Amino acid sequence: MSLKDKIHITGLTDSGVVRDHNEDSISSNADLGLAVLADGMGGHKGGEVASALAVDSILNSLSESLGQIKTGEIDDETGYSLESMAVEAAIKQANTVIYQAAQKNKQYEGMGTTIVVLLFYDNRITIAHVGDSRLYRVRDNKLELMTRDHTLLQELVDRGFYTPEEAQKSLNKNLVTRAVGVSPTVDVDLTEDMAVVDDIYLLCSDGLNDMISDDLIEDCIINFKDNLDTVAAELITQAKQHGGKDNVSALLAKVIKPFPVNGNWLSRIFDLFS
Ligand SMILES: [Mn+2]
Repeated sequence: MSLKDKIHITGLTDSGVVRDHNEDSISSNADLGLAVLADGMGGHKGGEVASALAVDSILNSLSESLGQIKTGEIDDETGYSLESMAVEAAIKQANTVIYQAAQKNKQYEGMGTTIVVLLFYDNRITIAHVGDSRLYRVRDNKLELMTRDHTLLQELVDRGFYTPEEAQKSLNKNLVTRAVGVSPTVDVDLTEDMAVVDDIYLLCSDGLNDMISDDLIEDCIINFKDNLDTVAAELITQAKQHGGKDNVSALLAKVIKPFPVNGNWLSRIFDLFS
C-alpha cells in the first residue's frame, strides 16, 4: 500500500547565512511514508559525505526491508514493531557504511552524522534518532518535542546542573554525545506512537532550533499549516533572519487521511469514494 495520498511530506535545506557549504541532508519516500534528516560533521568534506551516505543508505535499506515485513507483528525480544526494528537496523547499517568509508579514506577520518527518521505505517509512527537533530509534533495546535538530544548539555540538564533556560544560553550546546559513523557500533533511540489525521511532524537540524524558539516554530507551523511548503520556507527564513549561523533544514510531514494497513470495511469504502 502506498502512503502517497495519505501522508504529505515536503522539506527544505539551506546552508544558512554564515557557512558556504551545507552538511545537512534530507530525503523522503512518499510511498513508504518515510522521512530522513541528517546533520553531518567532520573536516574537509567529511560532514557532507557522512550525512549524504546516511540518508541514502537508510532509504535504500528500508526500501528493501519494509516490503518484507508483516505489519502488526512485534519483535519478541524488544516489544517494538517489526517496522521499528527495520529502522533501527537501517541506521546501524548506515553506521557501518560511514565508519568503514572513514577508515578507508584519510580525508574522511572522524566523520559522522546525526540522524532522525520518521516512518508512518498502519496509523502509527516510529521515530528513531541519534544526536541532536530533532522531531517535533504539532497536534491540536500545540508543539511538542518528541526526541531528547544526545548532547552533553542535555545530559547536564537531566542531571540537574542546568535548567533548560540556562541551557538555552550555554555556549557549547552542540557537543553531541552520540553520532552515526564515528565508532563501530551505535545506539539508536526508538519511539512509537499513534498518528492522527491533521498531525504535523517536523524533523529539523540544530541550525533551526538553535536560532529560533519553540514558540516561533509553533507559530510558523500553525500559521501556515494548510501549506507545508510555506511552513518549510518560513522556518528556514526565520532561522536565517535570527542569525542563520549553521546549516538549517526542515522536513515536514502531515497526516491527510487514516492509513490502516488492511483497513476495516468502513475505511475501505471511504477510500473508494475519496
Ligand atoms: Mn548543525
